[in-house]
This record gives sequence, structure tokens and C-alpha cells, in this order.
Amino acid sequence: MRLTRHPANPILKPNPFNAWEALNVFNPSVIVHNGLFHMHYRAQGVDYVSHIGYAVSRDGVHWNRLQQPVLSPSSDRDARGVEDPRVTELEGRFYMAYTAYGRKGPYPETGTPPTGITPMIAVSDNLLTWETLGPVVENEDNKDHALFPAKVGERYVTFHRRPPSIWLAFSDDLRRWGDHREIIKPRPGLWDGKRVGAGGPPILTEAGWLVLYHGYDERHVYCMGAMLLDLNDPSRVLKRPTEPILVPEETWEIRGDVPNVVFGCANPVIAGEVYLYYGGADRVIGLATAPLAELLTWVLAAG
Ligand code: BMA
Repeated sequence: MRLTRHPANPILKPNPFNAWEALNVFNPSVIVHNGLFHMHYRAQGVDYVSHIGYAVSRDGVHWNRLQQPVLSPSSDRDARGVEDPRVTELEGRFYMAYTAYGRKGPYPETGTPPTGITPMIAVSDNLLTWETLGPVVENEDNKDHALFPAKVGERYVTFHRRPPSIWLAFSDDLRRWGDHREIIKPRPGLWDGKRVGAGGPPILTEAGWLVLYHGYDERHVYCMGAMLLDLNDPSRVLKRPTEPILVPEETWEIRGDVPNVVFGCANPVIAGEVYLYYGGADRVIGLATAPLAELLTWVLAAG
């Protein structure tokens, strides 16, 4: 099964009038709240430092964007950028998982070590002002985290990525995370043979948590695929089809800043339709959709 691309693609492009988003806009989060689509997207100017921008839409296709980013680097930990937002609405508040891309080398004068790649969580009540809560893990390079939209049992759950696999972690307070569990590894010889990472927050269905995730192979082609996790024990993988659901095919997915990339960070469900928002070749933003029931039937049919 393949998702259907929207005819208006790409739905968001770099804006040469704003330095911070002049070169690339990609890897967006989108949630629907009070009848509007709210997008948070990764943006880069020619310095390649990532900021997070915000745009709003009535139809999920045409967007009005703010002229200033809503989140920008503010410390050593994110000196080279704030990347790949994934927003989850949870218990009436908004939580953003984002990657802090840290200072590169030690400061020669102090010898302070480089700060690596840290999976961070921030919270907001209005989607515009964000307060950082803290990291999911520290002192390891880790990203591709996304919070589940509800507690499982008594605990909050997040995806994260210890290369090359997708992991889960659990928390009582969204600040301290533990009980780390690896859930899927790459499958050598397939489209996700080298590395895998979560997409957006998982979709709650009667059959389980439906997860869209990215993977790449030895040719470094990023595709999107799907899997189903047990509702009460999401560390149990119920289904994982061998075929991807989206593969780089359009010119703007094949050529851009990084070639051959479709990279989804959001999959809201609107009127029974899954909307996958994704970065195309790390330069523009695309939308592809599928009826949820059809996608689920296809995932359930996997061996
Ligand atoms: C990953 C992340 C993504 C990016 C992808 C392809 O490691 O950094 O933000 O879209 O690589 O370049």
C-alpha cells in the first residue's frame, strides 16, 4: 500500500524574505486543535542553524506563517539548532519533542566537551510560547522521540532512538524517563535495513497503536513505513509489513538539500483520513494521505 500525495505539494517552501527560513523548511509537526491545523516546522537559513517556525491553516494545505520562529537556539546544548519538532496534545497541554543539536567541539580555553544530540521536551498552553522541561536521556546521541497522546497504564510513554533502533521509555512525570526498551531494529536487505526512527505521535486504534516510522537502507534512501504496537504493552510489536508506505519519487523528494528523503514527523487523523506531513529532501514540506481503515487493514494483513 502507498499513501496518496496531495496535488498541491509541496505545501510549504523556504521563504527567502526571512533569513532563518530562507534555505530549507522541513520535518513538520501538525496537530488539529479547535478546528485549525497548527504546524511547527524545522527551518534553516544559509548558516544551517535550525529554528522552529509556526504556521496555521484552516484546511491543512494553505498556511499562514509567523514571521519569527517560536523556538530558537538558546544554549550550548542547542547551539547548532533546534530540530524536528513533534507535538503531542496530552491531558490538555501541548508537548513538543525536539532535537537539540549541540556545540561541536570543546572550547579550547576551558576544554568543556562537545554537547552532542539531545532529545528534549518542551511544554506550551498556546502553541507559541514554549518552556523546556528537559531531556529524555543525556550523554548519548539520541533523537526521533515523540510522546504518546495518552498514558499507558499509569505511565507516560515516548519513543526515542538509540541508533540504529527505535526504543520506548516510560515516565511518571514527563521529566525523568526510564525502563528503556528496544522495540524494532533495522531489517537488513529491506528498505529499513540500516536505521529506523519514529514518525509522529502514534495513532490510537482499537487494534493497537498505529505507528508511522522512517527508515533507510545502505543507499541512504529515507522511506516511511508502518507498524502496530499492543495497546496495553506498546513494547510488543504486533505487525510490521515488509513494504514501505511512502518512497521518494517526486523531484522535490529526490533533489533538495539531502537527496532521497521523505521524513514524517506528524500523522494526525482528520475525518477518518491519516494526514502524513513530511520533509521532502530536507528542503520543502509535503502531505500524503490514506484512509485510516484501509491503512489499518493493510497493516493487520502483514504476516
Ligand atoms: C536525520 C535527521 C532528519 C533529516 C534526515 C535526512 O538524521 O537529521 O532531520 O531529515 O536525517 O537528512
